[in-house]
Amino acid sequence: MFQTLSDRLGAIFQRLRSRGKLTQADVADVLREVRIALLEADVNLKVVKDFIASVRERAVGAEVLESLTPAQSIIKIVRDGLVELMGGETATVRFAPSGPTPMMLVGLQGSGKTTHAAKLALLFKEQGRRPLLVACDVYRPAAIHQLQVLGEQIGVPVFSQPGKPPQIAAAAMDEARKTGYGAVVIDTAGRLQIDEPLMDELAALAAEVKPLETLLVVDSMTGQEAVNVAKAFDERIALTGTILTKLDGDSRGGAALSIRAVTGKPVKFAGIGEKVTAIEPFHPDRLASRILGMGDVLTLIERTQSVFSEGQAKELAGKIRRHDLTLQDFLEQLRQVRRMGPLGDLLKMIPGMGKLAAGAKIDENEATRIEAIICSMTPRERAEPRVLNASRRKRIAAGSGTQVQDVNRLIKQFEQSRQLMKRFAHKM
Ligand SMILES: Nc1nc2c(ncn2[C@@H]2O[C@H](COP(=O)(O)OP(=O)(O)OP(=O)(O)O)[C@@H](O)[C@H]2O)c(=O)[nH]1
Ligand SMILES: [Mg+2]
Repeated sequence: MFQTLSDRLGAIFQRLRSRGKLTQADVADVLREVRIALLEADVNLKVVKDFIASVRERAVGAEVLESLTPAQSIIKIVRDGLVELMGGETATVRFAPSGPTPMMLVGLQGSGKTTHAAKLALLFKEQGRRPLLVACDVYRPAAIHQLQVLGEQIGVPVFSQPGKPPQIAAAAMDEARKTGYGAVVIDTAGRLQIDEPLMDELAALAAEVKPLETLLVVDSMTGQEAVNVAKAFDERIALTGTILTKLDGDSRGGAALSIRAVTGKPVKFAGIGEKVTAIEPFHPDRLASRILGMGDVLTLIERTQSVFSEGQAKELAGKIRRHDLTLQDFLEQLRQVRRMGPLGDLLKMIPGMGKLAAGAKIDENEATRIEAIICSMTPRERAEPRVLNASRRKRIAAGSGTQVQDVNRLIKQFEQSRQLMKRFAHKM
């Protein structure tokens, strides 16, 4: 996410940090470099101009140059500016005080509407809001099927019937009122380009169900095109916000940084992968920190909490203290950490680790190899690694498709980390 931009800004500020006093000319230089970095990231030209102007003004006004740490002050001003650019506060979804809340997802072909309808439904389900998915993409039979498959996967019912989208949606709302569904998420058809028939159809659908949220789903990787699409949609059917998808593959960040400023509509969610859980509220402050390579500890903590329960954490701490951590525990830990997302992404959320994560090339294959090795051990071997003699090691290597050296290395590393943890445990 935002890797190219993050690297560029990181390099600019790194040079700045290594300087003591700054002159007016230094500041001008930095701002010029930031300007170029943003333009290269495909941020809207006017947005960049306004941004630089406001940062310059604040940098002068705040008497940055006289402060003890001028570099820090400038970085903070840039960070605050980025947060504002992305909308400041984290935007939320509006729900009806009673009865079902209709929500429409609209957008161009392939932007991620169907996937995000399911992701939202899962999110609402977890919040206890009883979601209903509605299939209003009636042009491709495969579209309805796709939504049904996703619905089954997340355990959310999908409403579909023959007819035109406005009638289908109206019938779905009746069903929702009768059955007590809370959130009615409507998936619509996409087109390659914005055209009149599509807009007419979406307008008719909106007139019928009066959605509380009309969210435009846009592919962030299309950069300024995403921003143009958002403007065009908003002019025809009033949007209440956007969902920026495929941020996981967006190394530049142009759409993320411009879409709010250009359209005036908040980004409400970020799509960060193909899985149904790969969605996050769009947090401007956290994203700004990530863009500046300052890490994103809050998201890391949330992801950790979503996979580790407090009970598990206590149990683990106890085991470490009693020095009876086994390879089985190790395997379980590894699996849970991997459920939080790719290891490289996790490291980047730790402040200062961004560079390391990029440079060290955190190897997913290595983690897979370790899992395979431990899985080839018997329960006793996992509990008491000291029984692992040469012939057992050979058998494990063969069973896991690895080399004996790999098995040896894993056991050695495990012993070392056990020693290390023992030392920490005494201080806990
Ligand atoms: N990496 C990544 N892929 C995504 C994301 N969101 C969607 N995709 C992928 O993008 C492709 C298109 O997604 P769909 O949800 O079918 O898009 P759509 O807007 O419904 O497409 P149409 O119905 O044809 O208009 C699928 O292969 C998804 O897996 C995301 O946040 N990250
Ligand atoms: Mg679709």
